Amino acid sequence: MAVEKRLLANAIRALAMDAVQAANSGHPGMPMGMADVATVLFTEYLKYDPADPDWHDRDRFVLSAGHGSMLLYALLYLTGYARPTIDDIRGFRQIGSPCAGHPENFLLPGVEATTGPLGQGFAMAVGMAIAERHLSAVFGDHLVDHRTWVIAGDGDLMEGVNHEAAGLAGHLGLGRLKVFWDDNRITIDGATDLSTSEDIPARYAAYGWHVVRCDGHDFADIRRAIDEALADPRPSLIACRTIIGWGAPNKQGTSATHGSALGADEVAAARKQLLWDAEPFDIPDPILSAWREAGRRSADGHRGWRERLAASPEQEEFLRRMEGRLPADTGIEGWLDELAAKPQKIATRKASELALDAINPAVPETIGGSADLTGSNNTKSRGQVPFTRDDPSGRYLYYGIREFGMAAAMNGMALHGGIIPYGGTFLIFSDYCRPAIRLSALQQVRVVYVMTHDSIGLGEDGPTHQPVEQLVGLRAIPNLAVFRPADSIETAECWALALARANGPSLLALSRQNLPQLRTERSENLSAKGAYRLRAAKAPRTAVLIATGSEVQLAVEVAERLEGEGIGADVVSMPCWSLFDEQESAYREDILPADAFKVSIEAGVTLGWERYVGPRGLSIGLDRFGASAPAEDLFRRFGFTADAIVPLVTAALAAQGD
Ligand SMILES: Cc1ncc(C[n+]2csc(CCOP(=O)(O)OP(=O)(O)O)c2C)c(N)n1
Ligand SMILES: [Mg+2]
Repeated sequence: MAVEKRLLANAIRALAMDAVQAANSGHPGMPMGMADVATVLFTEYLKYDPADPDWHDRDRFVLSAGHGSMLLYALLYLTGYARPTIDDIRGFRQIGSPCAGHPENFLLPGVEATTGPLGQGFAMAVGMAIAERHLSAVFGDHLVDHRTWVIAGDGDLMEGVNHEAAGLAGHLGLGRLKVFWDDNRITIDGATDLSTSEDIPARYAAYGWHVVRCDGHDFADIRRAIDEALADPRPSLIACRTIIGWGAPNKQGTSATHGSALGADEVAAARKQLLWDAEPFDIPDPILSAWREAGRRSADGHRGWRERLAASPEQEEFLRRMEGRLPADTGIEGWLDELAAKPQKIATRKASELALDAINPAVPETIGGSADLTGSNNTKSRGQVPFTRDDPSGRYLYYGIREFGMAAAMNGMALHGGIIPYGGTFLIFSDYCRPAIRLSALQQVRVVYVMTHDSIGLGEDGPTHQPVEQLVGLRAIPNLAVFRPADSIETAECWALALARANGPSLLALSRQNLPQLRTERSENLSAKGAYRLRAAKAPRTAVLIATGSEVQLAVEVAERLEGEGIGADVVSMPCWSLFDEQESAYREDILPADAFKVSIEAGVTLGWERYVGPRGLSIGLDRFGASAPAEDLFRRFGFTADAIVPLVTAALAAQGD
């Protein structure tokens, strides 16, 4: 006997109420309000197989309104994923349960993205839809043919990033992207008319989206809207008029249901209203069976897909890319040979472009791009063709001036799998990407940020464009590898490390100005240790100069001058703090000996360098905003010259001898 849809949806409502009540924390309103829409999606439309959550051709479902996490946990449990179990759900928001407050991609298969920071789930979904179209163009519909579905709340559609993401999706014609808007007219502070009066459907229509409305509690109407969306070649916004907390008789329709437990009395009243008399966390058999059956809907489709994959001559390459395994030769070793034979005095941004000229033909899963600074970021390699709505096989994205949207889209591509995205902007505008960079790190995805113009060395554009506090701010993000290479060799090495970092993002901070190639010997990847001795003291070692990026050449000059005064000085190039911190203590002690006088030189704020120079060391940096002038004048003005630094070092050494 077919179980009524409303009963299926009420199972979601019951689990959401019970879990939030047990935790005495969480958000019941959104899952209760969107339960009907989600039930139609998961029982009739979504392509997925709970027996294999990672099936590469599954539809992607992103709960952008991540506070409604219980909606997703309930769906995964009901449709038959191995996790969460009912005990996991009982442990909602507690230590040991994968049912975290907000969905975490690394805790539960079936959670496609970490969501909660509003707007970003939506923007990541745009990246997933880009990835799908690209891989479909490369491998064909028989291997890649799926959709990306999103549930977004009022909050997602208020956040600025949805403007960037929706504009990009409309421009690229990502018709496989279908977004449900939980149009409940409620946010935390109360009714949405407290803070907004914009015409969202008109705005989306202006982006080039298809927009359709429905009653989010009328199953036939929900189906009608979805069918209309599926028939339209544009990305769709499906505005679902809903009542937040639907089923809680005294609180529904109010922000009281948004973010706290309903309370025992209201839960009891809701059970009565919903005619739900099962015990907490108990789903009556016929209802659970009907859900489990719905979870098997795509099993045949999955089997057929496996057969097509097995028969495909491209099976191996497809799986290599989807499983994130790099090709044996990434092109970098050959490029390093060339650099050793023919040293280059070029900006590290240019060195990155030349590295990409070697990498991109050898590593077909890269998709590059820039937020409208292609010529400055040097992100487009030789022969790289744009990704367009007409030709999604292209591997270069013109993101437009949408830094945050770009970064979030790259997260989505990496989460989708089969793609290694990299994208550029000025390092100063890493601030515009920062919430997405943080999510790259938290979600453990391989995204490479190419951030150029990395100091006052950019010159005349002045302090608005000159990063000073960005490097240390980025280094503070756990699981983000921040690289600041000193020359063309280190740039290629850092690219190799970034590509190999399968479980985390990397950021390359690159110079606008030319830098000499400091290494000419072919060697192992020295940047892999995070810091290494570039030049050993000739006189007995007294000082160790630690520098990054464009200041390494300066450190070499300072060392030579010190040697001239009989002071032995090592030069340590430190392209990546976090990799150095991971080395064994014997290595770290050898590079930064306790008994040496340590000096850091970096054209940014000195904050943080005390961990390497120690309390008695010296940090040369820029603890103020820069200024507008030619780069060389700025370096001189702010004391980044051997003339300025040598006396500081000798004075400090003399003071220590006192
Ligand atoms: C970037 C960001 N800002 C603020 C919050 C805190 N927050 C969580 S939910 C929410 C309100 C969202 O309203 P809506 O999307 O309409 O959700 P509903 O109340 O309808 O469930 C806010 C402000 C957040 N999670 N992310
Ligand atoms: Mg709302």
